[in-house]
Amino acid sequence: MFTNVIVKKPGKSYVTGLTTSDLGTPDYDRLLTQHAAYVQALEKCGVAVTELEASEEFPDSTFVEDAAVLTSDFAVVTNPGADSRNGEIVEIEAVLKKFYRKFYFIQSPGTLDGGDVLQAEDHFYIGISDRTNEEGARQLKEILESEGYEAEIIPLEKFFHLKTGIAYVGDNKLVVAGEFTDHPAFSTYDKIVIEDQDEYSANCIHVNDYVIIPEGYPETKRKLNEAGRQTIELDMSEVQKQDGGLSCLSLRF
Ligand code: CIR
Repeated sequence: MFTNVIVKKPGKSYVTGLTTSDLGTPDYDRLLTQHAAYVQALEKCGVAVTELEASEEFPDSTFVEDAAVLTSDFAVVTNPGADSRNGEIVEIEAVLKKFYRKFYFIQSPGTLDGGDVLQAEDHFYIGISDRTNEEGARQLKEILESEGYEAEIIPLEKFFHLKTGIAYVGDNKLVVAGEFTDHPAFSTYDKIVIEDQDEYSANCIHVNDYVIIPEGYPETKRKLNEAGRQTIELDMSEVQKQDGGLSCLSLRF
């Protein structure tokens, strides 16, 4: 069960943020509408939403997920792999102090983005990507194991972040796409396999009684509903343009 969520309003500088997608420049007003709908959907899931004010100096800072890894009783402040994003952790650490007393930190030369970390019950998967290096992954694994969790490092082949292609939706059920579909690390789960053309929808979030998915993926919705999950669909067009997905926009704990 999640009781809290942290989100951050996108600033106007969002449109100048990092992206590898070829989907065009985001429309800021449309983005604000989509972000407000995201907050509303989270509220429907029964969590208390803390919304941080926009900050223009960090164009990608609405993607709060990358700045921390949270468990029920401690927080890990990350060391984001993109230089332009590294300073985002200062605000996130300050906000997390309202909720946590126990902190760990990923230290240079280790880098780690929260988007590379997936929790499935007491087991964590940590992706090595362009943003998370081996040292960052190793540090997080050590922290998690010292706290009694299991942790496994997964080098990524193509995905941007680990959670770009995978989501845990409870009861041993895993949504998987692309390189994770037949990955040996996930062989013991009941898999909900997302076809290549629907890959973007593999980044969905399980929040209490709902799974929030991007709008426009009827097959993904059908598969999740068949697996017993209620879904909420959200238009994510302006978020996708900056390589973002549903998980990136919040810290859930
Ligand atoms: C970036 O390149 O850092 C942002 N434009 C997108 C970050 C997406 N975050 C995530 O997948 N956790």
